[in-house]
Amino acid sequence: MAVQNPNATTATTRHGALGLSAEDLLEMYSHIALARAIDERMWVLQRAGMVSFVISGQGHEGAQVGVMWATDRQHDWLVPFYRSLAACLTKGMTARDLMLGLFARHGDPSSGGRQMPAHWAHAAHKILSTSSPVGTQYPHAVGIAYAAKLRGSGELCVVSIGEGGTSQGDWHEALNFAGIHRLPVIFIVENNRYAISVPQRLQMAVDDVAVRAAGYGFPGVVVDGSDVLASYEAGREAVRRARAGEGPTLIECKVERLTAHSSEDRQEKYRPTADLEAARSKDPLVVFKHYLEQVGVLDEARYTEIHNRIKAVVNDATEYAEQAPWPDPATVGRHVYLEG
Ligand SMILES: Cc1ncc(C[n+]2csc(CCOP(=O)(O)OP(=O)(O)O)c2C)c(N)n1
Ligand SMILES: [Mg+2]
Repeated sequence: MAVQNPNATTATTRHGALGLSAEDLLEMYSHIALARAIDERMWVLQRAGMVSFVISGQGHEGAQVGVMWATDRQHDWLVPFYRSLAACLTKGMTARDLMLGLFARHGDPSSGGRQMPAHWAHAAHKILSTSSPVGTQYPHAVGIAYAAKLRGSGELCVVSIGEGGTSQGDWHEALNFAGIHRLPVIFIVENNRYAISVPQRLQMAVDDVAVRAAGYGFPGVVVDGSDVLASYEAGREAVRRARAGEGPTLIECKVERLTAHSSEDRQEKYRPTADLEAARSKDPLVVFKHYLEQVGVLDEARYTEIHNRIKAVVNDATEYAEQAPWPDPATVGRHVYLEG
């Protein structure tokens, strides 16, 4: 691929210093933009009464793509949470996979249409199914990391949660165990400052969740999660530590929740307008686009090409899932009751 600006690949740029090429940047951007486009389509479908429920990853995508880019996406594990749409795409799930889940169709790789939307999972891509109670994914991830260490497989596990979920006992137990056994796990906290309507100051008495890592014997870092490259850099160091046997890292990504908590919520009721406007100014899609333009990696022609392709992918996935067969009602009790 031709790079318009010769400086774009030199170490004088931020991405050059991180060893990222123009191709890497465009692929990362495409993942963020695709995640956003799928997410926006999901809201339209929900408002049109075609699907039951949406919980959004909008505003979290830069942190997710940045950190995941530092991992081995074939070899490593991901234990997502409900906002991890962009992380799941980066790990290998497709727009069709995600739409099949939203429409609750038989072919949904997450659960065969049995779970509520946003319980992402994909066995072949090593994405573990999340349970609905927040926090439970953390001990699951630690179990995966423990197994990887015992087997000497060289795999690591990335797990995500929101800042509100860190009030759960499971979260602390997971960090403690992983610290003791120096497990290859990367703990991500996507801190968007709200747990539904509860602001961070009513959830914890510290400004940064990351400081808690010290209590469990490993580093905790704070990163601007609207900055894809900063997220990648933090992810890269956490991956290095995990592979070197140095144990876990807690990465707190300060992100913005650009939508209401879910399609059942109205954030205008508890979130000041100024806060919402400030959040929009940190939209990772826009921030990253500006960076790519500045370093000459993205021009108008390439932008149009990427977004036209994404539009076609989202349209295809929507139509594909809408027409896909429903699960067989005779199997409704499968995985719930013993089948005779
Ligand atoms: C144990 C448990 N308590 C409550 C809920 C309901 N619930 C779902 S999401 C959520 C808010 C979580 O906030 P946070 O961890 O900050 O993540 P965010 O949604 O902001 O990304 C709550 C209270 C739940 N799913 N599980
Ligand atoms: Mg939150």
